[in-house]
Amino acid sequence: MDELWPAGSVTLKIDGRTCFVGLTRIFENGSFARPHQDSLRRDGPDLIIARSIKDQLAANIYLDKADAGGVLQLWSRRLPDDEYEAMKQAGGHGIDPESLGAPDAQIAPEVGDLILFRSSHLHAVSKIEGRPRVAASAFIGYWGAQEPLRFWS
Ligand SMILES: O=C(O)CCC(=O)C(=O)O
Repeated sequence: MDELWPAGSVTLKIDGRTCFVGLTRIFENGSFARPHQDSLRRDGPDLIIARSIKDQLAANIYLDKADAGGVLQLWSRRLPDDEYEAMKQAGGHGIDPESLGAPDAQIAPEVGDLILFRSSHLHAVSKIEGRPRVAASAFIGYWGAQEPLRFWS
């Protein structure tokens, strides 16, 4: 990314401190992720840098796969923040999949895959069956064509 993007790429700094990149996420048997949208602006409402972010991608490298399930489901829709907050389950992360139509794309990741997707838009992970599904994950923030991409987890 640093070589390909004209303004390069850096690790996100918050209050002068460098963020961690490369969170490893393990989905155990029976777990799943409801449809959700990731937003630095929502997660860090007091962060000055979050106010000017224009979009957010996820970069996941899949290290192990479940026996079945664990499909990454992507919708091309992004709900406005107020609508998303209203639909979000109380105290939880994500919204009821029944309230959305079918996903626009579904990807069953293979071990070694790198998948980049627009995590500001609705996405979910279907229920894992059997062995845990493991991925190293990061977000990539887009602040505009003249700005470096910024990475964090
Ligand atoms: O593990 C995945 O495929 C996607 C996980 C997820 O919801 C995310 O990266 O925001």
